[in-house]
Amino acid sequence: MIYVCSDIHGRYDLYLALLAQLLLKPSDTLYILGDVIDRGPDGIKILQDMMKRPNVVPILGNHEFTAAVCLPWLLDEVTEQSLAELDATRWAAIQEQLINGAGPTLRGLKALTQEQRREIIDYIREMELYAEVEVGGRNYVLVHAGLEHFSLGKPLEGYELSDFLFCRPRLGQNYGQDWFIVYGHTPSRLLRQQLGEVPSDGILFRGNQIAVDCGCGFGGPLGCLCLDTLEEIYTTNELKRNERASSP
Ligand SMILES: [Mn+2]
Repeated sequence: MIYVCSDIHGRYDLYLALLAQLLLKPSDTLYILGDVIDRGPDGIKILQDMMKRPNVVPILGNHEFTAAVCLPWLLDEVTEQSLAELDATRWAAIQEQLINGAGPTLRGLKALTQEQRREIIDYIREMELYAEVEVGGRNYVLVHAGLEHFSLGKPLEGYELSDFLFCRPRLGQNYGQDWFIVYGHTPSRLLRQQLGEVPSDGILFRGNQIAVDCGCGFGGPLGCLCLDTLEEIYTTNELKRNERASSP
């Protein structure tokens, strides 16, 4: 079986609960479509667990991308010279990362040895931007945020990194008929609100788009889709809705 989930955002508890529900066999694969870290407390623990599991396959999210860019500077010993070498662009990136909930991730890294930190950064740098899978006669493209600047027939290698990582979905976009795009990044509740539908956290299916981020970083459940059976699996989330942050 092939499973997909996304945007775990530091919720190690929900990640473990999902693994307990799935009972992955060696022949199964769980794709995690990015944003494992930040916001919640234990993103680093999740990455360290994922690294040990050959059948858990990460796709790069914007939070991992930003971390891979910022962390090497932050983890170098801070000296007068290293501070002087940080230019305005790097400062801005570090500030943005902190605003986006990187505090717990930085604290998690601080508790590790330098070698463990390097392993995590190397693991992030090896993450792919997308995966293509064929399951049950259906073709799926798995990405973090969607596919910006889409044009029919353009090969996936032709897209920019930012096209996969930062865009907001266009639910009316026609991607052609012979494949499905599966993404996270934007919680399905927000998408339903934009559509004027009753807000709820379940996985959203629209045409050939499937939005699997159920907002577990904001009080929703962690959702997971089995691509073979289209079964939806959810973990509960005890975080109260009024503890939600305001943006994804
Ligand atoms: Mn994201």
